[in-house]
Amino acid sequence: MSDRASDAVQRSAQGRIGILTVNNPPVNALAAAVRDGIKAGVEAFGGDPNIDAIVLIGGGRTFIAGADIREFGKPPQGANLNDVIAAMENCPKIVVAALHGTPLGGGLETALGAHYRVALPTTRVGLPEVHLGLLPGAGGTQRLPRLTGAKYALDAILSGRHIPAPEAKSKGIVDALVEGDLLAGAVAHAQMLVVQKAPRRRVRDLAVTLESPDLFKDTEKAIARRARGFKAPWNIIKCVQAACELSFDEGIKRERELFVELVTSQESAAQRYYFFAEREAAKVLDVPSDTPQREIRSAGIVGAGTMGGGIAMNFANAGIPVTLLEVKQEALERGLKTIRTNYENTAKRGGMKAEDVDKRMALIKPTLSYDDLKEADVIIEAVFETMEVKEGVFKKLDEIARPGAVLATNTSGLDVNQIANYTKRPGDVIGMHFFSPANVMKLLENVRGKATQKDVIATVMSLSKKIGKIPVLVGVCEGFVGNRMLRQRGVQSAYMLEEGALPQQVDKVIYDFGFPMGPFAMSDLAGNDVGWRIRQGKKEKEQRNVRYTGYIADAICELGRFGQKTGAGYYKYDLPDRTPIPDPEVEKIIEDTSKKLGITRRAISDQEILERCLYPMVNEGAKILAEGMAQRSLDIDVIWVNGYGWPVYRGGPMWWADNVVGLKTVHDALLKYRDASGDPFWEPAPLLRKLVQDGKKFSTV
Ligand code: T1G
Repeated sequence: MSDRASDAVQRSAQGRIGILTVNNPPVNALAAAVRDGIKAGVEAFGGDPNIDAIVLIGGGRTFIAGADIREFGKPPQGANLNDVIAAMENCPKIVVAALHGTPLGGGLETALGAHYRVALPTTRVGLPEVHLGLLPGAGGTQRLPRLTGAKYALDAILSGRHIPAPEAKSKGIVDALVEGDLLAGAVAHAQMLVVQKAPRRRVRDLAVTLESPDLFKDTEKAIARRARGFKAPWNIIKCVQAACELSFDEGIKRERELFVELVTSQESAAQRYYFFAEREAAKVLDVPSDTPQREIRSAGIVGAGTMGGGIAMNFANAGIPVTLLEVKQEALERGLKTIRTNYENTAKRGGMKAEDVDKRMALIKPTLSYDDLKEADVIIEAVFETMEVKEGVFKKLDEIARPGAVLATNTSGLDVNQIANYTKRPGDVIGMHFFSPANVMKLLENVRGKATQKDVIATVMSLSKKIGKIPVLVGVCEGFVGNRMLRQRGVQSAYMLEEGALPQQVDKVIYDFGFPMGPFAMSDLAGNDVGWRIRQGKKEKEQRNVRYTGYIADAICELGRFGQKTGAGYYKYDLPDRTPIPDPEVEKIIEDTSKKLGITRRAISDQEILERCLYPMVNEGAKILAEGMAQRSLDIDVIWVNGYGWPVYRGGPMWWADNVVGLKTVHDALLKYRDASGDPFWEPAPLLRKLVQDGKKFSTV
């Protein structure tokens, strides 16, 4: 056995119990050395006359948390995992898996190869491969149904959820819960099995209970909407069906075929990229991970509106007491009522215990006085989106907040540097751009100002995770990263309506690409009057050198068509049903506008729509990257997948351009549209031009 294998899996013994300890930090991923080490260890102890049984346990913070995701797509090395598991299952000695932390994916599959499993009560097991565009490819789809029944197994594998140990025990996945010292408990359990002459119980020999013959058909129907565009869920259903219809070995063979289909797919490559991108985005290149952080034991929120209320809920959900400030009593009561209603609805849906509603509300202290924010460790402003209002709030916070408090603004695009300079402590000011609904949306765009100190950045990036968010750090520019790129799509969507497309055509292309909805249905949801008021305020129409984007949008708003809230916008709605219905009245408005603008309408292909919506976003992403407004291209991808509905199985706009479309194709198409329209809007970003010249990708920047 190679040294690497012996380092990765240490052998020891307690009495006549052989112990194999996996040691591959940080999460004992099943790298080749680990697989080789387990196989060699099981075979060695299996043939050792001094050993009666074997315990497999993980060193460090968790049992094996899965295959090493970094190995996928690379030439296979070392023992195949199915062979490792077969070696365990066929070992002449009883094998007990001792589970702590998060035995996931190949880790749980390995444990299912053992004859018995014991776990700490805090352990969470699962088969989350679906989140990587994969399926459990080492027997999980064949062994789990044999322990739990087909229905439970199918749900567990399709959801990829982490199952708490007590539930796993109730479902037969785990045989016993061990309190305190896991190794001691596992060794005692193994010794007990030896004394009882317990059988070497192979999961593969168990029969699968199929609760209903319609399970697979019903499941396909049930997941159709949320699994749209994904490949893995459908292959998972086929695997569990195989477990019910074929022998174990035939089922394993079928699982392998369906796994290989996925592991070689672009979708899984995108989702595996995204797994690491999300973790990398939490790291700030010039702020070392050991940068001391400011302690956050309490929070304050200024403004109890939709955003302020949602933000307060995040802190209460994380057990952090939060003071919620409003200027008027009725606004405060309205805000509190909305928060309680949100919690009660979550409890009704089973998303939390009913008794926790009051516990969370108890952590939210309402106030009308800034003085009650004096002790807060972080204060987040979520008031009306004008600089005048922000100025007033930050000047007040500068007066009352304790020294060292982190002062944050939830602005979605105003100049954070200017806001910071309203205080005498700009180093303590940072942007925390939550997305609506703030208690639901995972993305948190943290905005570093020129003066923002590194310990404030470190504090806010880790606080973001504590309150259940996915943090990405960006720079100060108009619309930050997400909205700035979204605007490019909005510009071309508006122009294409004038030139020949219809809202339903553009939206269908974007929906079919994988977004939850297209730009016009989204505008109807958000309210068309929001943009209308801004355009009127900005007098955009008068700007000489920029082609105006609001002719059609203004025309429908002047008719009071603000969207879902008025029952009509770019579509009409049979409220309360919010399904968008194409409206001939809108088509007439559009055709009349084209006529007024002297534009002869033409047929616009779906491909042109896709290119004109997405390529300008990629081009803007290149500018953002070159300006340093995003640290890496992966940050932009994490923002779009988590904040703007970019389908994760397409990686994100920058990964998609790098790996699916190709930067040269994007670049050349931009030039094509520039030459056709004469519009400098299409000028390729210098960074994009350079990368194409050098044959490089955004991911290298
Ligand atoms: N492979 C490689 N690296 C991994 C890894 C893995 N499976 N899991 C985590 N890491 C790295 C991660 O990138 C980070 O690195 C560090 O470990 C800590 O992770 C055949 C096909 C276990 C719940 O999907 O869900 O088995 O950033 O920051 O928040 O059927 O990591 O420090 O350099 O996330 O405490 C199935 C994936 C694989 C589980 C811990 N397994 N991991 O969460 O820490 S496919 C999974 C997680 C498979 C078989 C198939 C979480 C965690 P760095 P972290 P955490």
